[in-house]
Amino acid sequence: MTKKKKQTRYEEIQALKDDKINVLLAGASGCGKSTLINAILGSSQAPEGAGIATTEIGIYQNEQLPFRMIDTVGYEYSFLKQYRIRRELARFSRSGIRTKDTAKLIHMIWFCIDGTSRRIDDRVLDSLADITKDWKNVPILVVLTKSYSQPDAQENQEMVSQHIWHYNEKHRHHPLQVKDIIPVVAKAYPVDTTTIVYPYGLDVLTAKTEALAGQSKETAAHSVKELDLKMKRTLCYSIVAASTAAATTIGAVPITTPDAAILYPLQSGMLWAIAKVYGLNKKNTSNEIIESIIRAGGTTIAGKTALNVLKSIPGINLAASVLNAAVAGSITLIAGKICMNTFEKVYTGQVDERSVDWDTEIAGLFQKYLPKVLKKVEKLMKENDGRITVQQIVDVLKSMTKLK
Ligand SMILES: Nc1nc2c(ncn2[C@@H]2O[C@H](COP(=O)(O)OP(=O)(O)OP(=O)(O)O)[C@@H](O)[C@H]2O)c(=O)[nH]1
Ligand SMILES: [Mg+2]
Repeated sequence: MTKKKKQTRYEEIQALKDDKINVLLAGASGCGKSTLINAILGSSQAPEGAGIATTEIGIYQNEQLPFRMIDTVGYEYSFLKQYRIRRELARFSRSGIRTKDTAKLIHMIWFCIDGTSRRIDDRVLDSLADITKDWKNVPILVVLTKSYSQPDAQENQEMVSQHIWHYNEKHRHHPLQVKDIIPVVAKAYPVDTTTIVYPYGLDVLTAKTEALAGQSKETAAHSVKELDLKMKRTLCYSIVAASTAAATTIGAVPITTPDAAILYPLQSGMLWAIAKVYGLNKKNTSNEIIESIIRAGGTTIAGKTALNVLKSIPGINLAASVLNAAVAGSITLIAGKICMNTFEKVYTGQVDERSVDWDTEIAGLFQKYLPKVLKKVEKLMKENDGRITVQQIVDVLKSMTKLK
């Protein structure tokens, strides 16, 4: 008999496919994350209390709530556990990106700060920035837990707000997306025998969370798309760079027929590899696009133009092998760039591939890119008086894979 493997917590989250948004709770150990969760659920699902530290990630929800809460180990609790959790969270969100399932992402963060500690330093915000690295733009609500004294709570709100403002001034490239700072008391707090502070602020917190939920979903969906395109572009850059290097080297070998045909297998391999990255390799129109690119680049016009431009650099007499290498590399680079830009547009639905005259379109794109690439190659030739190695050409061309 085969024993059914026990699901891990993350597999459990991954199995959840509904409209709830996922709120990650983060904050120092003992600041009151689990107490907050229980208060919101109205039950004691999450282990809380003095000496009961949360030791693993827990997922908490009920039918009424439009969000589910993911409780984590307080970050001061154990560095190694914290590290493990961050890694698991990263894995979790990556799987959401791959499958384009926004339900697998972190949509919002409640960053809890103990309202009785009355101080906050950059390390606290550094840790918040660290946690949110994988979810840039995900809205953050700062929750000031244990805000027993209302005047203190107000002061704390201002203090934290100022701190975040300064922090964001210093980290403009990656500011913390704090949307609000909300003081709460999650559980009645007896100040003395006659005075009790009753819970408050939870309604504000849940209302704010619900209000941000739509935006959070959009942000998450947006980051999924962005990250997906980023991963695809990175793959394409390496395909184009490797093919450009290979074409340059092939071009440098003296052959009797300085013919584009010799580059055909290489270029066509590159273009199909790019189509595959975008999942477009089985479409008929992709074949049309690829053939157009090969026709425009691989054949005479573009190659001859390139050859003439480089031949006519005043005062410089380039060896045939250098010339051919530069031409072969430049054309391959441009073909790759045109291909990735075009397939990205088709993939994202920016163009309807059936309604485009690809031969004209691609000839136009070659005319756009060719002068830009040749200008750099020309500059390299001039700087070195024409005495350059194939590797130098390869390096210059490779540096242009991200050319706009
Ligand atoms: N009375 C009262 N006690 C609170 C409140 N919030 C937190 N506490 C107390 O603070 C202590 C720590 O709370 P927890 O909720 O376990 O803290 P935590 O952030 O989950 O801690 P870790 O799991 O270690 O990360 C417990 O003794 C709670 O009872 C509150 O709003 N009111
Ligand atoms: Mg806890």
